[in-house]
Amino acid sequence: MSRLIIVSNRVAPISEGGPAAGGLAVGVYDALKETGGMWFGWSGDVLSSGQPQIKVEERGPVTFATVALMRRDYDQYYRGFSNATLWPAFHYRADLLHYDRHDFGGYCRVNAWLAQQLVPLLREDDVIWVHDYHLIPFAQALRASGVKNRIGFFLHIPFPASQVLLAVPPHRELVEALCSFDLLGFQTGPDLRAFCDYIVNEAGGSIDASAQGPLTVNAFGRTLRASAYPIGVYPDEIAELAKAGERGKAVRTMKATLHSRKLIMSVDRLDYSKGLVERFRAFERLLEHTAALRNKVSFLQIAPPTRADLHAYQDIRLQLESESGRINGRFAELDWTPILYIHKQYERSVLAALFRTAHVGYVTPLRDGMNLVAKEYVSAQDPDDPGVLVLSRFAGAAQELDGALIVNPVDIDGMAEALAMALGMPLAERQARYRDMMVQLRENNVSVWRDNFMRDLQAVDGAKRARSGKAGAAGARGKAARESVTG
Ligand code: ADQ
Repeated sequence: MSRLIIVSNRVAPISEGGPAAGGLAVGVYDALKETGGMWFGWSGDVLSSGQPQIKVEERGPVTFATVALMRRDYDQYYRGFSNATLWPAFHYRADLLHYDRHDFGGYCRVNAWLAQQLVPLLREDDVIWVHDYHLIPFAQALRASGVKNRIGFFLHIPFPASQVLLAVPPHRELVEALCSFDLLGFQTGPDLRAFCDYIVNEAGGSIDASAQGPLTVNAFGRTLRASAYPIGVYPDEIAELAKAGERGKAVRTMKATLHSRKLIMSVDRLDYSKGLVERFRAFERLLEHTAALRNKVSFLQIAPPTRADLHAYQDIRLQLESESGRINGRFAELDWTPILYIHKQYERSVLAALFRTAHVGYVTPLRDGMNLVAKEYVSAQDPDDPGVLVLSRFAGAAQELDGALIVNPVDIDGMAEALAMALGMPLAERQARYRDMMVQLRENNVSVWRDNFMRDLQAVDGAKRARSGKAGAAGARGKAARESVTG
């Protein structure tokens, strides 16, 4: 069986049940443990001098291969083009987009350098699965080094509509680079459609939907496949964690703080794409319009800061601190603080247990590739007395979770109404909605996501690939170099 090589920007320090580094880390590590293989990427370290050395570490069936980045590379590739250009543009925030062509140069340079680090570790029949927007040019860079292995790419964030993508000056280079992969995976049908629209209307390519399985894309002189693979969670494992934590310290403390008030809960990285300001204001609107709910409901927002060295992230943090202070000042009483706003990471088990305590899961991003928190919240519920999910229509998860109350995250009144409806929903309706969503979550758990993607990547037309060069050219060169790296 082929080895699986996962390539992602960050190789997260994973500890079982420990704080989650992000949705990508959770989904991918769970998947990799099942097949065995290697996870390659940035260690998270930034060097001011010297030369980054690759570090290879075996942990059970998984080998971790990590490299540090030089300060300039971090600034241009990570802070710059990935997070100040691509992230806002792909989340439809062209207003926050910052572009510097030197950053794009750095982005391409780091992708090429990372690819060179990986080549010596590759074997002939490895299947390579690259993740997310930091690494769009990675396959192109591997191909330039003669690598002929199957290479797939999964985009965890939305793929924007063409008119938005056109705001990124090197949009054509990016899409051409994407076409060096053999299989492209998107979170949802709308993301896939946006990509196809660009291929046909901007790149002069074509899409063929006649074959079974993924679409066939012809563009930039290459043929590749593309499909939607919505990422999932392990709902039953989360349910067990949540149940086990029911009598734990976190839940006891939370319940003591709540007395018998109802709880609305949100968990996000502190990011402007997550719609936190609008969410706070809709909670305020709820209290404003429904006096009977004052001192009867609390809102817990857990949001650990990320990318804190970027201005847009400093701004959103200040804005939220000011909003939560203002709203609390307006409604708080001696025995009640309406918004509990916490900047901490929590263990997965603690989060799951808190989700089970919450009457409403409040997940309202302005845009989100999928949003695993929505899926985790539903999974953690008590089947006999489940809470209600209020979910943005712009989260990828809304394509699947139609048992949620679906809201538009800029419609403050609409969200306040949905919160009121969720808080008052009768048990039978809550149970019916929960059961519907659990069927969906079990049918499309994270193993199904991985297996579907891997099946389609393995099935990429071997004959076509062989015509474009001898398969596995990285093999022989890789073996010699591997010995020098690991020896
Ligand atoms: P993220 O933008 O990070 O992921 P999300 O899907 O919600 O968003 O994943 C966050 C993960 O981190 C969840 O598993 C959550 O439980 C965990 N987490 C968040 N805050 C935490 C805290 N304070 N303590 C502990 N754990 C916390 C990107 C895309 C998403 C896509 C995922 C997966 O932006 O759209 O769903 O990748 O593909």
